[in-house]
Amino acid sequence: APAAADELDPEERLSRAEIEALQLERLQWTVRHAYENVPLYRRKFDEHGVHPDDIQTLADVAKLPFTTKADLRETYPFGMFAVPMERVARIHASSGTTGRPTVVGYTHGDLDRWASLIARSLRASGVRPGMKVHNAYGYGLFTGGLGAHAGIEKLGATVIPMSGGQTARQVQLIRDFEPDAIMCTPSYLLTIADAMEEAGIDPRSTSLKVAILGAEPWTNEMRRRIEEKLGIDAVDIFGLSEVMGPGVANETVETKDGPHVWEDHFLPEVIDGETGEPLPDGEKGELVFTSLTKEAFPVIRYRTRDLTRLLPGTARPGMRRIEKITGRNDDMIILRGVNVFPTQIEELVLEIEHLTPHFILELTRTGHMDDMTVRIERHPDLPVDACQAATVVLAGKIKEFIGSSVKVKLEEPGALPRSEGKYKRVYDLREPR
Ligand code: ADP
Ligand code: K
Repeated sequence: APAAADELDPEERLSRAEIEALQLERLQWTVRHAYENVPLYRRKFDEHGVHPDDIQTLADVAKLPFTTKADLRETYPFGMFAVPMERVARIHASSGTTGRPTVVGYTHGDLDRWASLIARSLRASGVRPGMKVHNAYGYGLFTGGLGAHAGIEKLGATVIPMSGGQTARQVQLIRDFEPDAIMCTPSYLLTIADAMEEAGIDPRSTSLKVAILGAEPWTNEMRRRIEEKLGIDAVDIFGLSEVMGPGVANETVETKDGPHVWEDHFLPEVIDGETGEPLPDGEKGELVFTSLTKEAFPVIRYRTRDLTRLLPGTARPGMRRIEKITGRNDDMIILRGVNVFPTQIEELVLEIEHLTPHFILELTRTGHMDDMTVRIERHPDLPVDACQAATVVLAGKIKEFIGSSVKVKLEEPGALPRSEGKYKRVYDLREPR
């Protein structure tokens, strides 16, 4: 159900002009705070010839240098913290597939604001005080589990701190505890739904009414599939640890038209990834965030590598939306000169009844020729030869809509790894050149 006006935070009701005025004030505070307390920011600002006094309008943010993951690695572990360690109440770290993990910190005030933004995100998703929320994001250093946990409590809902994994147990507790909502990755919700079917439970028959899904890219086609399979609303939550964690942006259940960025706390930009030039709203490029209220770990123009565009707000007219994020620079596969995102393949797969969303992409090389194989599980209940025929249809669609010739290999139900969190879709088996 849409949140009634009196349930919203006062900031959610601000007009665009009021939000921008608030952002400027908070931007000026953040830039000064970063400059005065983080040597790396001071050095980069000085090298760039920019000073906190130069930030007179919101557009002046473009005068500031970008921050990248490399900056975070260089200052590992705590060099980007802007408060003394005694004021840091919690540390999180992202896995980091290569090299050192990315470490972030929060003051008590930061944790409180984060919980409030998750509570706001849950309300936008249709969750209300008194409901039960099954939290299947992983607990630990990953921001998903504990971040969501605090927000569920802050809203006044009941948290079921299940964490990730132990899928059979997830199914049992969903049946027995009757939660209204679930939080996890979209791929893990599919794993849970399959496990329900294996346990003889119709996924549409559970108490769940809404799923708040994020931490990995997923398409609107996947949303439709999940909503149909579980008989629920599926709402998109976006965030990243460097900027805060989940809850930087969230969809509203009544519009499901891409996450609204909580712009009272984050200033988004979209830039041309190659030139670094800011792009006008509506144009697609790399998403960049500047935090506006963070004490322990302010970020200035942090390059997310996520690709999207900024759109005007709808359900919250003072805040802009991001178009549903379907990929990140790093996810892009270049196959014989053609750029391919795994979500483009997901979209095509989900149009074909005889195939399932359980697929992985394998990259191999023979001689100088790169190949991609889509290994995909067949529909468990439809005739095998018709499923086999569907692989030819999929290869044809990939050729037609993406422009790549790929192999499609049919797998038996359950043959491929199942998601337990962020799903690993791409396996690069090529020898390094
Ligand atoms: P890591 O970088 O180790 O995966 P994070 O948990 O901080 O750590 O991951 C944040 C990233 O996850 C984002 O930059 C984005 O690529 C992806 N992500 C998070 N939420 C969403 C979402 N709702 N849609 C698409 N991608 C998302
Ligand atoms: K990620």
